[in-house]
Amino acid sequence: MRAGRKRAAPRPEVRAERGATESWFRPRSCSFHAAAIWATSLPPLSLGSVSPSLPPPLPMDRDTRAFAEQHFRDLGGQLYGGGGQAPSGVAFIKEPATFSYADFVKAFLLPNRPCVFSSAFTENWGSRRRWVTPEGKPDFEYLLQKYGDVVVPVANCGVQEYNSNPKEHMPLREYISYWLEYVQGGCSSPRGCLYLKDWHLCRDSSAEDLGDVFTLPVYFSSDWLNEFWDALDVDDYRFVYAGPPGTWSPFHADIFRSFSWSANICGRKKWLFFPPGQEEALRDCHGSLPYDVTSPKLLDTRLHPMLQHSSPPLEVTQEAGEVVFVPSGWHHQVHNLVRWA
Ligand SMILES: O=C(O)CCC(=O)C(=O)O
Ligand SMILES: [Fe+2]
Repeated sequence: MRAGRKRAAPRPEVRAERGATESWFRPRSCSFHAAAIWATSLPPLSLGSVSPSLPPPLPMDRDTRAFAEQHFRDLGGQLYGGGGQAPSGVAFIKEPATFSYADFVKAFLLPNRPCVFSSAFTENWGSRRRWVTPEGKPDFEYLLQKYGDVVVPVANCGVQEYNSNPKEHMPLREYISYWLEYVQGGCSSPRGCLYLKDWHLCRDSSAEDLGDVFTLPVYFSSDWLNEFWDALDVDDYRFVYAGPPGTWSPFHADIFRSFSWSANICGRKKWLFFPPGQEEALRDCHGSLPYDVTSPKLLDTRLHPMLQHSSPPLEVTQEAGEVVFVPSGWHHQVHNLVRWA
């Protein structure tokens, strides 16, 4: 792509999102009202024309490749993209037209830094038109008619099982009726706080149907993890999440320390990011990583003797239509926010 073209990398805006250093340690509030739907770690998605075993050529030009090789030579074994405190703000990329694949590689992929792409990058996606009402709420009617009978995985955010949540399966129809009841009940339900997680919509849809949902941004088109599964035609690492206020994902780093990306179709999310290595200070006296980095339990110095060496996370708010790039090995925790009118 655009071989040999030289252009100064644009200077992305920096969004300062994190509050005062001492205030990040708030206990988790249950009063958030949110819904968020996202897809991650997307493919060299060929939408019908290319066989899954033949990914399209990479968009990497010669100069960018040479730059990347030099970058790794210069790294000389340093901790990849980490080793230091989280930056105080996240870079925000506004304009698709002036931000190339090479710009992304140089400014974010190689340095292993997070960034947020504006909603302009997803404005033509079918999901943004069809899954959301003109008022910006999830279009349950459309989702029911299109996917109501699909059986989806649902985690109970209120129950800790190791550092995760137990899961059950139910038709999307049942999950949506739970969601409406939960919101009507003041964001509480005897069934707990249920979060639709890891729905393999891409794996289980035709290429034609998927073309109606999203278009793969060029920045994420080199995707070895999904290329592996696509070649076998067995599974994938592309997921949809959806949930009401209070739903959240416990502290983790992504599978095999992969890079990932997450587009928010509707609602608002809060991300807490720790650069690689920074999670070490959060370990408890048994060496385990926390389940919830906002829990007051972390303030117990006998339980978390290294906490005084921890630094606050990078806090990122993701609005509807925006895409978050999650660099390799950055631990994170994610909360769905926003109150529907
Ligand atoms: O949205 C969420 O709840 C989790 C997202 C996440 O962990 C990711 O995209 O890596
Ligand atoms: Fe993640």
